[in-house]
Amino acid sequence: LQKPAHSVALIGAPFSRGQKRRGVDHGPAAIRNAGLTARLSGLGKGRATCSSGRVEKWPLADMTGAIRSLGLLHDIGFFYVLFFSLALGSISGHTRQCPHLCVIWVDAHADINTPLTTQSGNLHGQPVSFLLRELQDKMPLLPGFSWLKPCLSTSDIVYIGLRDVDPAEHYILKNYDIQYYSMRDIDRLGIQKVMERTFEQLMSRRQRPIHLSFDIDAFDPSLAPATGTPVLGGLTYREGMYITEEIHNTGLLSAVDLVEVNPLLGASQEEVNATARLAVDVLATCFGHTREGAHAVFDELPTPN
Ligand code: 6HN
Ligand code: MN
Ligand code: MN
Repeated sequence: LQKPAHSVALIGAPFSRGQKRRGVDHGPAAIRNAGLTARLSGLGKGRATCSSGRVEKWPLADMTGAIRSLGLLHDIGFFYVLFFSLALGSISGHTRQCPHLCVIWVDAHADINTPLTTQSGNLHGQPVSFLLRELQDKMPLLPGFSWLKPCLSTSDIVYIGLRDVDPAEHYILKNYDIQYYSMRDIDRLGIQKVMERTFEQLMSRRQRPIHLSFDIDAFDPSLAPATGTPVLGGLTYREGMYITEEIHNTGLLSAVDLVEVNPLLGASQEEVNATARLAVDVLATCFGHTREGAHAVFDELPTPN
């Protein structure tokens, strides 16, 4: 396993065509404006480099450019991506660099509909089905998607935070033996046990790089209102921070998608700001911010003369 360098590359991928509502392509800018680079630089991670692909301009499925840039960025160490439904592109690109990676998918939704089971027709409800090898005989051939090769096995992914799962998605989770911790499981076990079991499941045979896909709607809508498909009964702030603290503590985090922040959907500017600040807190915690203050280097107390 490559030792991650102390740098973070930010890729804003303003893309909104995974679903029908406008505005989610403004998510990356909103998160940046909420002070992301300053927060990350303050963590002593060196330079946080920032680039923004105009993904919106590309044909829907042609994410090869994004994948290529992910490949390049991985050479310089840590990176993360601000994507939308296109954890498709980021996970696909990431597995080219790290074939043995595992995925932690934090979301109210399982995003595992196939093009044949989706009720909404929205691609953001389907990315996982494109990635899983075991599902390929259930996938129709779609024009424009030939670049996408299934790159994950069902045992490589664990879900956390589920509470709005379509019947076909539930069928897939159960019949393909995919590990998940719903909000009910978090109620029952507590977030500490959930994280322990998540790492046991993913790392029992060997340690491997983690791809975290974090959908802001995993949080309760009272905390993250500016998002397209809010669902009551989500993660508390403390549960969310605990998840990302524990992932950081593994030392194995390799890439993060932070998706579904939609500045056009807040009822007020304050709601938009709160959602974007929450996203920044998630990302800062992924890269070493701690609630106990240990992220900052402090050498000596001042003494009175
Ligand atoms: N997201 N299961 C629904 C669908 O359209 O397939 C909702 C997907 C929501 C996607 O926001 O995570
Ligand atoms: Mn979601
Ligand atoms: Mn999602």
